[in-house]
Amino acid sequence: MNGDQKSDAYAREKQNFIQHFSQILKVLTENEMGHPEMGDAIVRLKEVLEYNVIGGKYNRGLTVLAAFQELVEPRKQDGDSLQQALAVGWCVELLQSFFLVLDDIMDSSLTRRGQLCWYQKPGIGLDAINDALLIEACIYRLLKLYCREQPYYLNLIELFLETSYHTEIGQTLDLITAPQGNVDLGRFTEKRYKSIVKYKSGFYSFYLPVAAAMYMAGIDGEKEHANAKKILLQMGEFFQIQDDYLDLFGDPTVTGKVGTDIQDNKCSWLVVQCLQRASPEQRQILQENYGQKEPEKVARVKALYEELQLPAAFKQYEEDSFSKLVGLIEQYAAPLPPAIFLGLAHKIYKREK
Ligand code: DMA
Ligand code: MG
Ligand code: MG
Ligand code: MG
Repeated sequence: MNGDQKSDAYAREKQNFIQHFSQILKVLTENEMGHPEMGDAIVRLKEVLEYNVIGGKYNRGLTVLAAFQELVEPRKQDGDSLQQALAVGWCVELLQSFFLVLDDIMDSSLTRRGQLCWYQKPGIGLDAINDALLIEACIYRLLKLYCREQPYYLNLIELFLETSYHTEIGQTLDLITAPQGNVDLGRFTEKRYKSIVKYKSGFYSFYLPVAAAMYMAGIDGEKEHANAKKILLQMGEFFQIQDDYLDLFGDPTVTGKVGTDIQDNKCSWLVVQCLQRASPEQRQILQENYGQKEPEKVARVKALYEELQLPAAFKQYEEDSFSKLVGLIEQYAAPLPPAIFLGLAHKIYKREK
């Protein structure tokens, strides 16, 4: 297939995946039949799922399907197993949605996927916490409904639970490195940065979808998973660095979200790079303006980043890290087809959203 045919095929896969959401919703909300007293809660659940699970890029969910199709012999890709792969893909999207609803509260964000964050909607507020927990519960309900009889069922449950733990550890590191109203630039080291992003993004965004497909294909060896993880966590680091860059330099009409990292005192890739390049005077400017909500202070930090040519540093980093990723794929992909990893790398390289 040439490049255009590939992207057509991808667009079709995506359409098919999105179309499947109505079945997922139906399966998740039909059990009220037997329990009419849950009816009003199920109406709320449906609203929560429709608002929060739809509207993203679906890269993580689609990765489950793409990897499944690469790893399972065609004659074993029957109707049932494809239904299972679709459901697991949606489980990954549900996990993402669960984390995002809560992340937006903790980061005081305004928009997500081009609309108001759920907790910002009039009448929702902190009830969004319970809504997020409902989304999480749906993951395990779907796994049970679609995969209970499968030999990989326990592996998938453990994978989702462990991924959640890792992500929550990452969010913990992210939050405690960014205490409100207490700017300490000494905290923003490269080392701390790497730990935060490994846990908060790498596991759920990249390792989870590929590992889920591996288990579904019967690949459960420790070595195979360790090798895949080696590549996928590196990809996660690269992806989060892009996310940090886009937080400030991306176009909100494209990313669908307004950045908050400077205001939130976050240990962003940009502030770590800034500190490595700043003179004592520039460090003082950062000290006086970082981690505060006043738009003039945020603008002063942005201007400092531009003076230090961080956008150019990012572009350079992006080139370098892509080659590094290709090197890791050459070294660690086998026995899995490198195409699984290369496809992902190409999808995120130079992304604008
Ligand atoms: C995202 O970090 C991590 C999780 C687990 C949602 P972030 O706050 O930088 O994400 P975003 O920029 O999408 O709010
Ligand atoms: Mg956030
Ligand atoms: Mg966050
Ligand atoms: Mg971000």
